[in-house]
Amino acid sequence: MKEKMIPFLQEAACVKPSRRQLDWLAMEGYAFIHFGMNTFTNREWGNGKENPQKFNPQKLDCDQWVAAVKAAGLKGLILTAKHHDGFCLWPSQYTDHSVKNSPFKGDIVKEASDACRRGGIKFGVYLSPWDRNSKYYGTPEYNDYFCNQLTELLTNYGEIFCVWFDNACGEGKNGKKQEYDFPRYIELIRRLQPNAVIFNDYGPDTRWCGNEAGSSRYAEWAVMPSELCKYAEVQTGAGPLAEGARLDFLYNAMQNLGTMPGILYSKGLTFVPSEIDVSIRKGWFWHPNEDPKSLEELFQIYLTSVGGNACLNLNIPPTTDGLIDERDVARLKDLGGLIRHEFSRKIPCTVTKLEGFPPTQPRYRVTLEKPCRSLKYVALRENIAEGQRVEEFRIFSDEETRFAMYDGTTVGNKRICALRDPFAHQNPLTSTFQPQVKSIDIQITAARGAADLSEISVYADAGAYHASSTTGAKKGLFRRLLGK
Ligand code: FUL
Repeated sequence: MKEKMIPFLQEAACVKPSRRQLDWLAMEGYAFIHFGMNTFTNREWGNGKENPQKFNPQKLDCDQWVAAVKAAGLKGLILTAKHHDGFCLWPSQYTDHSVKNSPFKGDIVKEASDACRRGGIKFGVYLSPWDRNSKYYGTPEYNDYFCNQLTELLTNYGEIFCVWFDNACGEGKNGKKQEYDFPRYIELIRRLQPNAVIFNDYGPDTRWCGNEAGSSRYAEWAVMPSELCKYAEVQTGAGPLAEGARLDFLYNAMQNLGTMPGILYSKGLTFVPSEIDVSIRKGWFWHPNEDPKSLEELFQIYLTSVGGNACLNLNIPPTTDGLIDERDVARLKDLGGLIRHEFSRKIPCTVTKLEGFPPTQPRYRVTLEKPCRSLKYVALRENIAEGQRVEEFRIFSDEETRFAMYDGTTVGNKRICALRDPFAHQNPLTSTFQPQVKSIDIQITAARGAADLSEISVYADAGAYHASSTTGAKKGLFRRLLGK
């Protein structure tokens, strides 16, 4: 085992993303649009027997969707072209259960993809494999039907950045469950849209974070045991403890997925980063009696998803009119405004990699141009194109004082560290330190291979943010949350 350990860690340190995964990670956040028959029946899951006549958005305006999405700083949009009820938002030639038999008659996939292109954001599709309407469901012909629909979506609507598969697999109306032919779907997507990432429970490109509440893991790894991501390329040999080991209990919802114990038992590692999908409201579809989440909650979700080595997929459901609810529009505008408010002014500083530290434990000194009392965040990036390596790090202020400001685990694509006040726990009567920070050190305490931070940005408290959509009571709470 001992002889296997070091070569395995060297391999683990070099598991690399594909070009399409890097492009996807660079987006950081995009919108999910759940729109369809459920919008009109006020349900979350339809049964496939709904009358297409019910689908009738009277004021559909996809440019309004795109404007709302862009106001939040999101860089793309994924539309539910078909949800579990089987109703298609485009006039598919393979079924009658679509917009073509609704009073609306148009093509929502076309309207949405055109609006995205006009607005300069990327467009993606959700196509539910579970189909409660199709007569083929539960038979091998269903896989042909599904591939035909995929082909329509991937050839008629321009560049697609993501194909999103939900793994739900219920019974069809014939009482049968379907065996999904994912290898065939993946091969087809690669051929028709080679730049699109495929989201799926088992890879190949991006995976589910394991919850729908918007929370990320304390240590989020993109380097995953292949036992969990069976459709992704295996890039290493087996871990030193793999012989006879079992990893069949692994599932996305677990906390420890890519951490050291998990990978040592694996038969080989893959690169599959996490996506955090969460709705701005309780439901995925629009319901008149639901409100958007508070600005504080959405901002926390942003910090821990985009700032937690994952991408954020924020669902914004259009109303029965075919428009994003004005309350959501206002909240999205505030979210974008708040993110800009907090992160648009980097503190001028110089970063030096200090001499005398081993490659897996480098230390970086960040010297501020001017001493500062109100440091608030440090954002870090690892050179992820070469692999994800940092296991643990700490940030502390002024070398001689060593006051801890943050203890972290993974860095990966981006880690936003919300700093503790280094002086908050010192005794003000005996402490001789000036409440000013002149420099901070970032010490990588453990890594799987030579660690390389490609970005270190420091931000100070930017003062109060005046949100337009937040009530007075919530504003007070928000100030407390941000320590103002
Ligand atoms: C789930 C589905 O069942 C929900 O309706 C929704 O589409 C969500 C994003 O994925 O598995």
